Amino acid sequence: MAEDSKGVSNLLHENRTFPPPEDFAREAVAGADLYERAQQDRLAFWAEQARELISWERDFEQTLDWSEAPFAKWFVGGTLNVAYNCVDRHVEAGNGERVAIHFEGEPGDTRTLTYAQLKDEVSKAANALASLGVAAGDRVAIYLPMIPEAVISMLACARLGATHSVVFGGFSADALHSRIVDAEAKVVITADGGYRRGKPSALKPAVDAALAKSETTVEKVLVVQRTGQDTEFDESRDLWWHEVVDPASPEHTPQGFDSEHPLFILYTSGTTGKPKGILHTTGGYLTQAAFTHKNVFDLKPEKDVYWCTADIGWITGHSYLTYAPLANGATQVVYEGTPDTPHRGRWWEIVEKYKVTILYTAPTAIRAAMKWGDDIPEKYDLSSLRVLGSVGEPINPEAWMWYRRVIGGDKAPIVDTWWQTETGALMISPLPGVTATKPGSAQRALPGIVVDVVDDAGQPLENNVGGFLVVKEPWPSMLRGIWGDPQRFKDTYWSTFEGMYFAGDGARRDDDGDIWFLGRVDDVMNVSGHRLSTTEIESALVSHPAVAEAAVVGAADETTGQAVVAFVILRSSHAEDEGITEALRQHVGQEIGPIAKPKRVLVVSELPKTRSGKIMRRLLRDVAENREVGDATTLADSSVMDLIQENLKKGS
Ligand code: 6R9
Repeated sequence: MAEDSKGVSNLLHENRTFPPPEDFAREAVAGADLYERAQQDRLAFWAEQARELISWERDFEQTLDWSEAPFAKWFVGGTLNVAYNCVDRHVEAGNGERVAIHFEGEPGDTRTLTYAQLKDEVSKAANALASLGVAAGDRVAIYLPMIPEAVISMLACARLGATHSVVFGGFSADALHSRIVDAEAKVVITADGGYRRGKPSALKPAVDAALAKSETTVEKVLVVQRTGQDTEFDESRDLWWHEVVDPASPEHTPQGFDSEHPLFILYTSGTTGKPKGILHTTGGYLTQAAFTHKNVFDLKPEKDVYWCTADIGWITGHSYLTYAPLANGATQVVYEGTPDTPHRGRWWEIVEKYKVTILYTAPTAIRAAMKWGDDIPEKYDLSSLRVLGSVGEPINPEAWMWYRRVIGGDKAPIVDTWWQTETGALMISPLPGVTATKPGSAQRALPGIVVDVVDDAGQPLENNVGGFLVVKEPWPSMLRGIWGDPQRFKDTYWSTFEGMYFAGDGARRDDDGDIWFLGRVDDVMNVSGHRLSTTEIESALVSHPAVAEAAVVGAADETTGQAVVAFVILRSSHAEDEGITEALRQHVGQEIGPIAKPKRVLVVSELPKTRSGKIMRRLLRDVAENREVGDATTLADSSVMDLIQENLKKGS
């Protein structure tokens, strides 16, 4: 066991590897030469990608201007229109009949949009927004369910050069209000409601409540009719989408915008304080999103059916549902609802129905499917799947193996992709035709990306010692700042280590140079001077057959400084196991060592999660330390904390 006072202890060992199937490697989009080309001349490599993957209205003169670091300018002097890149050019190239979106509503209604139809819809929406006074530089808030209008709205904004701020449909009126105010939005696009767990769930009342909270800059609210439920309407402010967009002209000439024109703001909660409006711009963002999507998912746009299960309220929904797949001319599935409505096989039914070839989802969903049992996915034909992606959290080796075996038929490569709202696009991931994949490791920086694992002083660490992940060179899709707060941008990301971007994640490299993520550094526990990673202990717990999900936190302890407290969800078949908590303590002791043994194991039925499935350990720490639970406004389901406290009362 590595004991180091500087980094994070490294306790978990994993030696299994899975080389790409030979035929896959032979036909793969990306070969090992990409690493070499990027290594030889990083900026020339990115310039080449930008010119190959993106259509520029005016070519750029300089690849990177880093003279005002950490404020980057990429592809300086270039102009482009993102919506033109995502729709029009595919129609011009003769692919107008290709399906862009197979939409599957939760109640089972479907809609197919070809690229030609999508171009018309985006143009109509752009004309309608323009008629409401939206122009380049204005901000538009989007608060929609997962329906085609969400993608259409984002692209319509991009077409006009208006900056969108998508707010997750599960967020409250308060959260929506603060985001509208911070971005000074002119228009809000919403819907009467969406379908969630088998019933219509209203959205418009939250917009009304948000706008009633204070005087705002919002002039108009555009409302999509999705569920047909009764909706209050303020005639002076509200407009129905079908009355404004449907009759608008499908002709709209896209204009080129500067490569650094603001494309969108997306708020990320962080662990404390007010949400940060992460700002992304145009040329660099689209380049890296398109490059990574094509190469990491091995995309062959004429054959593949791609499905990213993320909500558009998350960065994954921006980069890998809206922008990159459409820029690459892919055919994709967009699904409105939850994985278990009306039954727990819904996702696999969708894979079978559309013959999905590339699936991109999150560990939280994989663990839920594991908990429900292999017999459910086994009922469906999943043989079309050839690449599986994971994002959002470290994937536990156990969940990785299950994903590969049960969903991937023991052959589809798994790409575990590490990135952040701030990085805009994938940064660390295997290349599926090149890398021998390893359960639980995100592996290597992608071509053109330079990362390292450093100690507290910013010095590179040797292998097998846990430390902090940093990015050492600017990258095209990097955030350009925090909306309205340049100082916070510098303080948060660029002041911990001189000249390096600090991601806030713990990581280590193994002897092959592969990177393992250890969890957010804010969540690292300090037990008797050992810094323990949440990820490793959670993975050890999940490797026990009784455990479906686990979250560990450090709670103040008189003797050890902090003590490990574990919250576990048991698999239904083990719910009644006697002495399970003691067995789990012993199991962790055996798997990774006595220091990591949880002092307490608490059985719960739910864990608090964000919209992207990340566990909010901060709230669990409050519970473990018997404190009042802190700000829970960014929880996907706000009732979870009450449920956990009830569970614990009953258990004690
Ligand atoms: C894309 C996204 C970013 C944080 C990031 C890290 C965690 C995401 C991961 C991962 C380990 C992966 N994270 N992917 N950790 N392995 N493959 O999730 O963006 O919502 O901003 O979260 O998520 O902790 O720093 P965002």
